[in-house]
Amino acid sequence: MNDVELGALAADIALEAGARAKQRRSEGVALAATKSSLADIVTEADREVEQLIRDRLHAERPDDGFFGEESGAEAGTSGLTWVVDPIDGTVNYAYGIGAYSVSIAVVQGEPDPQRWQGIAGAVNAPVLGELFTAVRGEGAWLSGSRLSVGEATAAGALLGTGFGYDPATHEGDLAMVRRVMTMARDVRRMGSAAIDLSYVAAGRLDGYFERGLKPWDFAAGALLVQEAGGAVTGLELASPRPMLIAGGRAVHDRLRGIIEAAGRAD
Ligand code: LIP
Repeated sequence: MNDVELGALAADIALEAGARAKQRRSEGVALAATKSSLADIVTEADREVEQLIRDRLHAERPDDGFFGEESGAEAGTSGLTWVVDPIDGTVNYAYGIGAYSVSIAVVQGEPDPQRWQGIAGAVNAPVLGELFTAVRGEGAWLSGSRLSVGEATAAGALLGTGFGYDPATHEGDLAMVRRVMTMARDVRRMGSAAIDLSYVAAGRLDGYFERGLKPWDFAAGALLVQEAGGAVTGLELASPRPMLIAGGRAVHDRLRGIIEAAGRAD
């Protein structure tokens, strides 16, 4: 398969997985477990949808690696790894809020965000009826329309962000929001990093910043932003909760300046 074909496979599986997630939500949500904290939940649908994705990929791409939120990592022999969040925005999903997505990316090289090369990705928001796709060197797309990152207006940047599941992290995260507000017109907290990054790629957000994301939260969305002409950077990589920032170049660089200055001041 070439990159475009890999992208088509990611999109096709994301559509099937999103339909399954939406169907299961309509039948009611069954909590399967909590993970890092009481707020960090996994539903039976998370597990079922990831298994659906895993089965499809094993059938189509048996030699590729897999790196999923719920079932962990399995090395492949092809040099490609599929990085999967079956339901990104799990808490939204559990509460019946439509802002959740299936995020599927295929990367080349080590399954390490600092070392892999994104090849293709798909973010499907089934309730919103939107499938965002990107292929390396081929741009980022939404329903046949090419995406391009936005830029801040004189009113300031519309920024997305999020907060960790651990209540002990909230004070620090809120302090960073206060610092970043100096460049913002407003902030949105969608609850799905994959949707946040898709919106940056689509110009619906001017930028995004969040600490503590997992590789599966942003693997597809980061490629969308890059292919839409934006920049994505991980900061404080040695910390237990690295910061991810994304946006058009000017917004990205202003975010980076504020966040790095905060790090020096703390
Ligand atoms: C979520 C992210 C979101 C973040 C949440 C959570 P999950 O991923 O997409 O941006 O703020 O805390 O990490 O857990 O729903 O897959």
